[in-house]
Amino acid sequence: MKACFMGLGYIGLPTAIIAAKHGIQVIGVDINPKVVEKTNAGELHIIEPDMETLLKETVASGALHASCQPEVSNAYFIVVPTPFKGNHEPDISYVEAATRTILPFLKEGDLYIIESTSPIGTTETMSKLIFKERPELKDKIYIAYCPERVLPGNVSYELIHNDRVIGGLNSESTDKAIEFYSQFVKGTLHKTNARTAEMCKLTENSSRDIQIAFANELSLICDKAGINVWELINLANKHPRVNILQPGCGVGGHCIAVDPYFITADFPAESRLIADAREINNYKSFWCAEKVKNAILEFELKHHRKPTVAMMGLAFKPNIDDLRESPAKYITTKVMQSCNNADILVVEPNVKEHNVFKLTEYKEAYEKADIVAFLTAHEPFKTLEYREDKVLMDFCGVFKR
Ligand code: SAJ
Repeated sequence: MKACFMGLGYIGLPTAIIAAKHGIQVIGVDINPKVVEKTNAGELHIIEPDMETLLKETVASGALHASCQPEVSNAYFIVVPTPFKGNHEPDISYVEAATRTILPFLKEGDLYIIESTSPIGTTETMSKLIFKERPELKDKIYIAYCPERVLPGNVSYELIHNDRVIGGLNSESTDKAIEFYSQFVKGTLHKTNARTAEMCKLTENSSRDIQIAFANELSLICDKAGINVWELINLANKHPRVNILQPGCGVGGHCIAVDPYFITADFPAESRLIADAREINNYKSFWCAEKVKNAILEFELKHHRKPTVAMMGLAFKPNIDDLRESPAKYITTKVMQSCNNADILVVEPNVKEHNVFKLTEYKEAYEKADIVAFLTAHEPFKTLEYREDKVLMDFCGVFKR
């Protein structure tokens, strides 16, 4: 069995490695020659614990090889980004481009699977494209949509142990896809059709976005009501059937903050709650920036000098180094733009240096600052002692006070 993975990113590369580890001959394809070169050198270009060892083993054994071009295989996986355009319209051009690239290689009996998060109907659209260019393959190849749900930072475990939803364009395709994934997935493989599988991925992340929006809305209300939102949520969650998530400085990453737009773009009249949750989570970041800017002004009025401000955290979520689409980065930038040269110390313990922000070590920044804005709840921040002599702004539950 030979599998061709189109896209060696946060999902494609780990999946290619795990498949290669389980006896499948894998050709990993990426348009970025540097990614190909690093992968063939056994160097991981993404941050994922214990994946580098597996990469080295599978490259050394020849089970995994990377290239800019596909090779004839039995199964083809589309694992490329699906961002959205300026107007929040989904962009499946990478999925289409990857599909066109493998078109000439497809032959009777092959399996074609999309893993990329996609708007409903994408798998059908791609099948029409394939059969338009290769009419002789109609009903002769297996086509399915199989989303992933791994949590960055825990991919090597979750890729094997998470249940997966397998949505074929027909039941034979579903069965063929299940046969493939059964080689390395220990979680249950749940059968459905392609449209349901596409919507399932969007549903999972939209549900989380709404849950986070509820927590963020509570934080706005509690700030005005003089209630400690962390205490409130902790108490409400004592109810056996209540599970309110944690407020933050906004929702980052290119999953939860993106996927709901795949639904609202196609179903604008029906998806009001989903759209409102996006608005609330985006507004929370703006609200946090305004709070910090007001704190700076209040400090200047009270102390007749400009404060030193520590912005604690740039990553989009705790204990990772990924700053892409990070609300913390957005807030830090907004504060720096308007602080008229208050001294802003930027802290991100998971990153050595940054090409835009000069970084300060977190203890030093905490010591020096008059105002401390906690944006990302990194574990080291929780070791800091609570200081009554500083203006502490806890947007992400470091002190929960
Ligand atoms: N966040 C909060 N409060 C919370 C939880 C999260 O403010 O209580 C924020 C985080 O700080 C972050 C954002 O939301 O900015 C997203 O965080 P996340 O924990 O959802 O992490 P992701 O986006 O890396 O992973 C999600 C996961 N989806 C679900 O949990 C339903 C993961 O399983 C998916 O595979 C991934 O999206 C994806 O790739 O779609």
